[in-house]
Amino acid sequence: MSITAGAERWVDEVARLTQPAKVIWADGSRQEYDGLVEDMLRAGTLIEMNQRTYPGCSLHRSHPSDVARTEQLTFICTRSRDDAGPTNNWMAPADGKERVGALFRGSMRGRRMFVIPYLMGPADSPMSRVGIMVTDSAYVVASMHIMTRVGRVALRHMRAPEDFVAGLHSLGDLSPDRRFILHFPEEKLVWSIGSGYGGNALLGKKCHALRIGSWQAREEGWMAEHMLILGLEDPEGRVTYLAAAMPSASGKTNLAMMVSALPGWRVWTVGDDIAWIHVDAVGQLRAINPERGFFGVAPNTSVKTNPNATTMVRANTIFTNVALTSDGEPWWEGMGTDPPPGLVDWQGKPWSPGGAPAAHPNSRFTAPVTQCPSVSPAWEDPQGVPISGFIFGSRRSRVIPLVFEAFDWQHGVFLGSAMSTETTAAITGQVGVVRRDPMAMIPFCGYNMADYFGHWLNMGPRLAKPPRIFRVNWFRRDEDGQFLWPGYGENARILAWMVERIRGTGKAVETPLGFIPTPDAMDLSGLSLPRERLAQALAWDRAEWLEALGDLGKFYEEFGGRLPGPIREELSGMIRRLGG
Ligand code: GTP
Ligand code: SPV
Ligand code: MN
Repeated sequence: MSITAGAERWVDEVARLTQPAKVIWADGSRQEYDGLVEDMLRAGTLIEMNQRTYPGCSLHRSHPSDVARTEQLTFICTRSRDDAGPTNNWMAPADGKERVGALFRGSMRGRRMFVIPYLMGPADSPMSRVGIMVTDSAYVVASMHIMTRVGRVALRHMRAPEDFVAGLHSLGDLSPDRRFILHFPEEKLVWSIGSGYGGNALLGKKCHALRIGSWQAREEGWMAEHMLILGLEDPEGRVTYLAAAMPSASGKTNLAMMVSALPGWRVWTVGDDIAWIHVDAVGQLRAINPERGFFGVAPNTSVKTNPNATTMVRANTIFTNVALTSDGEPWWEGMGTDPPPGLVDWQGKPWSPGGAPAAHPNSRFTAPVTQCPSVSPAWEDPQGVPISGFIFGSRRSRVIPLVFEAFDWQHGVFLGSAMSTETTAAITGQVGVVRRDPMAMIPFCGYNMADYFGHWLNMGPRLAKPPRIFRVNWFRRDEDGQFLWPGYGENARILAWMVERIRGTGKAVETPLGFIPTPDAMDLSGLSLPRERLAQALAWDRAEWLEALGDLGKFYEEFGGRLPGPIREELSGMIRRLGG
């Protein structure tokens, strides 16, 4: 039997259901990409940008009701409801198939159906995995070209005819009333209909690499995380690799390609959103970036905040929902230039000052990793890069200090599980509401999160030297609503302290929270930050923390007896240390 027999059988089945006019297998070639772009320019689903200043770039405007992930329409369909857990929406597999199958019936009539074999991870890496995705959206195919490795490289990686994650996607009628993103982890299957937006539609990303991936990772003893991966080079040329989990639109892309404000230090980019992490033969964690492109937030990307990104998106980039200047160039809020006259907003309407943002707050760029000036020489290493530290970061105006370090692995896992964050425009719904987001995985964990905490705990003893675990919060504000810490390139000062801690030299004080840097521990040379402002950023308050831990306890209760004992013990240990 041929290696693609399983995929062909599934594709036939899907074609019978969706009734496309034509079936096209994508090969991942440049020619194919150019053809797709031409088709879309002709159809008006893509707008050509200024080819002199932005060669190879184009703009896509999505349906105004389809601009972010829709978590309320995202489901985990496991046989047992408990296996999805209290933090996921759940549907019985048979119900999901029936309800959403009805929407797929004939949904591709008169449209082309593209079959995309894609590889998540570097070619020839034992950690890489294959997906076969079907879609009726040319924008999705073009985006998959940038974000994943498409074509023979994927088919070549298959070990058996069933060795792939299957993803069925159709735009349907783009109505939020008929939009569903269903995951069947027990069948390695994803069904998505009614959305053309990034995380809902590029099925290799959140659906495969995180929701199905996390399920497989637990079964097989590895980790699939919502993490950037970076190498931090010190003035002596030694590189330390760190992986950081932060919720959507909360700083991963920025940190992953940051230009250090600390002289002599340098960041190398391996990945900006997802990490697949395995234990190697000597007990070292090694991480790969399963993607080959960045799907990054445009607003606030400027020469000042993220110079590497501004360089990276000057060619071969698909912009989605940014504003367009009369010169055919992209524009967004926080780009560092004034809105030029003649600007049209993300919906194609003339924009005038004082109204709604010109670019959608979740407007994005899709660009190849290789165009990033800080791309790491090791970014496609089939063995992955060795991880020495994990960072958990979230967006909190109050309570959470700028940085502190866990006492040990178990305490660090607890700190990750305790994360909460203010919501952003990356998801449909209210912005700025504090919600629980353990390990930045609340929207992406494909199984019961209590079991996920257990899986994290179980990784520790398998490691020769478990990575140090740090908690950060770049987003703490003063009474006037101003950020206490300047962030962006200045974050290098905090990363440098982490590397010193990993090496056993960085200075810290022990507190009930963990180790907090002493006032002189971080190199602040060249930064004009009043001492008391840093102190405010690093401060913690007993009463605030006890209140927060009370909320955390309530969250843990949702998991009942499934919550691992050590997590419960860490919580009571922390309350005790705080005198509560
Ligand atoms: P996803 O792609 O949705 O997973 O987001 P992400 O985590 O990669 O977030 P990204 O780096 O794109 O940052 C999103 C927003 O966070 C930016 O537009 C900035 O406004 C803000 N941001 C990032 N880093 C910092 C920082 O160090 N300080 C402050 N104050 N804001 C930051
Ligand atoms: C996120 O929301 O975390 C993203 C964008 O990285 S999306 O691809 O839509 O998930
Ligand atoms: Mn993300």
